Amino acid sequence: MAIKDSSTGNVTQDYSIDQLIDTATLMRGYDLVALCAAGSGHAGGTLSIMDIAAALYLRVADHDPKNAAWPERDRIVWSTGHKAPSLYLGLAFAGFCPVEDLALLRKLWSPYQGHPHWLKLPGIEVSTGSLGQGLSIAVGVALAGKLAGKNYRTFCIMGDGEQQEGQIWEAVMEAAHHKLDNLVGIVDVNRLQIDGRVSDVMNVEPLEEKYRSFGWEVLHINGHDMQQVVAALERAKAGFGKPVVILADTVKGKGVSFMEDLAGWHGKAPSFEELRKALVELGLEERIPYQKLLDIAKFYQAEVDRRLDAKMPKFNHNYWWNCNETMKVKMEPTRKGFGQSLAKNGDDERVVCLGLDISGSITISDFYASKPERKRRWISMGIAEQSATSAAAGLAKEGLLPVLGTYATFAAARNLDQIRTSVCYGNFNVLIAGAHGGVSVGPDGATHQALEDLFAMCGLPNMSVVVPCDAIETRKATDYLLLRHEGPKYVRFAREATPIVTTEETPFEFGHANVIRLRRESPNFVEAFDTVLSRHHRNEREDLTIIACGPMVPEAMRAAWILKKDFGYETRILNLHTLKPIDLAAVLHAARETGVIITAEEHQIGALAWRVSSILTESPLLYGVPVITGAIGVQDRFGDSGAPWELIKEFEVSAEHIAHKAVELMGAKKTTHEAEPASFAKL
Ligand SMILES: Cc1ncc(C[n+]2csc(CCOP(=O)(O)OP(=O)(O)O)c2C)c(N)n1
Repeated sequence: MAIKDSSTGNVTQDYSIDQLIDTATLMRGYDLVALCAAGSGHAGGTLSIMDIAAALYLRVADHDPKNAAWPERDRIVWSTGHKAPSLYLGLAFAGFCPVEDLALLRKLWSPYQGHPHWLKLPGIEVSTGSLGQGLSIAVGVALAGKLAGKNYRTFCIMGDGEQQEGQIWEAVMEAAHHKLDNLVGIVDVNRLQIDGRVSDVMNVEPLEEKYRSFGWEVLHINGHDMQQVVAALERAKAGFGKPVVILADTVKGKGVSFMEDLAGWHGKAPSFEELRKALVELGLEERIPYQKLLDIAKFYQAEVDRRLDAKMPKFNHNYWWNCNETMKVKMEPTRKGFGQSLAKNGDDERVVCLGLDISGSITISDFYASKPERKRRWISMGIAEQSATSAAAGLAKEGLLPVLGTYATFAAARNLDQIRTSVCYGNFNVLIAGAHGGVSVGPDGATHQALEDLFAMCGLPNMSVVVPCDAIETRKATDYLLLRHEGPKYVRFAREATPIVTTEETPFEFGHANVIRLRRESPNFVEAFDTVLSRHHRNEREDLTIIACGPMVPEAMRAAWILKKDFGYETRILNLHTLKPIDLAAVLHAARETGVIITAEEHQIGALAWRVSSILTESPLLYGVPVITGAIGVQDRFGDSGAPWELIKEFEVSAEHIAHKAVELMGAKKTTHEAEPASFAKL
């Protein structure tokens, strides 16, 4: 069994155990070069799974690099999508793609996305990244094999932290029930996850007894002993008359002394110096042309920069953030404000925070960081978003103030039915934080970029939704939602550092938009604007209105600057931080008084745009009043890997795109006022 020519069935490459050991080491080296070139990624888990990846792709699985879709091939599903580089290296060394291409890892438009996408690279079986789903997909693939009378095997690679997802156990049950003897699960038991030791975060042991009691065969091996790895994979492939799982004891960061068994290396890439040190340790400094690979990455990046620049709307000056002597701005991620608020308000004994294994980066752990006595009210739930959401409802029912948060895709989509029924239907006082909203999440790619969460959250009865514009406003919003607002509540923030455009004095009232007006150019961007509560704003007969939420507010402000300087237009900006309940009056006034409305959201177009449109079409106050509208946002497509600000350009959600749309609409406003409406025949 091995890499084959599918037309003849002949083996084209075969690897001995020694060759596999050597190639696995080489793959570790290329992995680290790719991560270094990308500047992000997951060192720990890619290194722990590498021996298994080498054995599977180079010796055990039947497949043909020249015919990736060969119907008889064995299927390999990577449920732990964050280990994508190991998958890519397995494919590269098997001959599916050039190994040098790994230098393009996590770059914009690259087939080597942060998490695997099967539509981008032949050889990838399925797209993953949201943990816990792969085994169910593998069950489907194995069932399809049975139905078609095919003999292929389906392998599914999982993590031990991932075993905390309930969906894994649904799939485990299904596989046994349907006697899927063509299914092989592999668990990379490296005993670490993001927040620390698996046994501390949420114990999953005894895994062996669990799988056995569900009706699976279990093989327990040392995942770094190539002899054992190959023997177990081949034995599992031969079949036991039931599904089989290989529990592979491994070491996170295996092969690099300063990465081994450290949770801190979970989602981290080596610096250039660390890379060189690691390559020396692996004995690869002379064998891997790392400088050439880094140059390939640089060259590709320069081309990305050039193409992105060419497609940006152009104006008389460069108005990009901090590119001028004036209008300087400080950048900070909005998520910081969330942690600051929890740190400040956490003494209230009713506050309990639920950890979902992504606590540091979303700042929810600031709740106890400098107050260890609060640890009693820190409830680690593991990677189990659905159960945690319903548990939060239970805590709220008993009078507590639960807070839970994770990436917005997992905080507001994976657990949507639990939010709907357990939390919203019961009208419980649960604060849900959707972190890492929008494309600006960056190189992790589409699976980690929440672009639909606000549709669902705004659509739920009883739910309140706030999308603050900067770190300061996030803190104020969290202060309010946590202690003063009753009922289900969702606060959404972003990962990347974005401009601070408010001050301590800037008003924040839940449910009431702010009006922002550009008054002058100033050394500091924030001082160039005046901000008042919308009800205090007097009509200034502005030319147009931009309605924005979240980090699109700073972009709207920058657009106002472009529009004033290049075109002389006066812009009213509505910071609609509260999406639900929406500030009807502010929207209606803006429509009546300016006649042009542009919405700007870092989300699929609609969470903001359609809510505003429905106000405009439904209100009798606007009957007969011409209002021209346009929408800026993601245009019905999934995200991509890339640097955060590249993605802002690629997905056309920058100030330049807002200003460009504004100019177009202002042209329409002038013609509508001067001429008859365009005939439908022209449409
Ligand atoms: C549904 C879901 N929740 C959270 C995450 C974020 N996340 C990525 S990796 C990871 C930890 C995985 O731990 P483990 O399965 O043990 O993998 P390993 O330690 O081997 O990398 C988490 C929580 C995710 N990708 N999907």
